Amino acid sequence: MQEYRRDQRGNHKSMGPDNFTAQSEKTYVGYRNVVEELRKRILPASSVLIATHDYPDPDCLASAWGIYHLLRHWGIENPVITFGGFVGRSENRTMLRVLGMKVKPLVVVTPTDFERVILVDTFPASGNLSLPTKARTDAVIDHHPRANSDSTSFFCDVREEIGATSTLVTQYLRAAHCPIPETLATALFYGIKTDTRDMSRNVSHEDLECYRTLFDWVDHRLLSRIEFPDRDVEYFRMLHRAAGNMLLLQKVGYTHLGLVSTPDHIAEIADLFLSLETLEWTIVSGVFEDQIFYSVRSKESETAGQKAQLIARRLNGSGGGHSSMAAGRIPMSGLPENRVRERFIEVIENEFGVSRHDVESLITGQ
Ligand SMILES: [Mn+2]
Repeated sequence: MQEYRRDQRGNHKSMGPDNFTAQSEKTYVGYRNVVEELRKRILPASSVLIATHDYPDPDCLASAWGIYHLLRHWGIENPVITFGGFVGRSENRTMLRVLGMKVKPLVVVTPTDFERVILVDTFPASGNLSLPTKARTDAVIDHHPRANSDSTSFFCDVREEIGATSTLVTQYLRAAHCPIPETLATALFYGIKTDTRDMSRNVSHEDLECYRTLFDWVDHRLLSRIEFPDRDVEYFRMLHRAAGNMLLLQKVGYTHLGLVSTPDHIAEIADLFLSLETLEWTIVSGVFEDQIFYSVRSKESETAGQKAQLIARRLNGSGGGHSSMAAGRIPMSGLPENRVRERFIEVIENEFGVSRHDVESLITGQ
């Protein structure tokens, strides 16, 4: 169904593809064949599962929701969006609530019940995807670097040069002439905004173009509620712990959060403390469900993904990501907490060429 808004003169403004300017059309026209290929791979189907990575971020949630709209546009009645773990960050929980997005945790979904499975913002068998490996895969839409570029039997559109999967999905929707309601525009815009850190990292001209186009369709009041959410007490306790444990190893800031109520907090702290002026890198670790989750962020270097992989390799886990933001996880295997912290400091010394003999605490008097 086409949705409408009024412009400043009180006239209805269409949010459908008729709005696209000739110039913006150029960027999505190349997606027509891609979308057609996806349609052929998925249809006919009466049940489709859209799966994204564990502990989902705004980009994968928005992408999944965009694909949900596309499938509905193609006549599939009730696609299901699912993911492992849960939504932890206050912003992301608020996003689901105020935009009315319907999602189901993987624990209540039986993937084999679905005729088709589409993965967004993740790749089969990646470390951050809990979907059983025996589950079918019909399509993958992603922008994370792939471990290998072998050809696949499923529809596979992986574009590393694009800053957000939400950009790819926006292009799909436009190419398919699928109307984009205000709430979906808000989600996609927020997905692009967060994955590119407001157009400052991993950004391509397509991201910028979609960002501009979506901007006019966003419900800015709802967006503001998402970006400035209410927070629980746990958040402030965690902030206190993060600052208290923060070690400044010259240009690298490292903190171990201990047990966290959601792995999202680890990424959140890595983002937040990167603004400390003396730092080039932040690395944050924490323990969740007997695994060590960690995040790596960089200001200038483009090697965060490689560093996350190196850490994973050294500590027998899995990791990877983009040029300036990356993450991984390592099995705890009964390792005591202080050993976890010690191992991270050793790896940081080796991989970043810094020394613990030149370490400062963030909080004075410690
Ligand atoms: Mn993404």
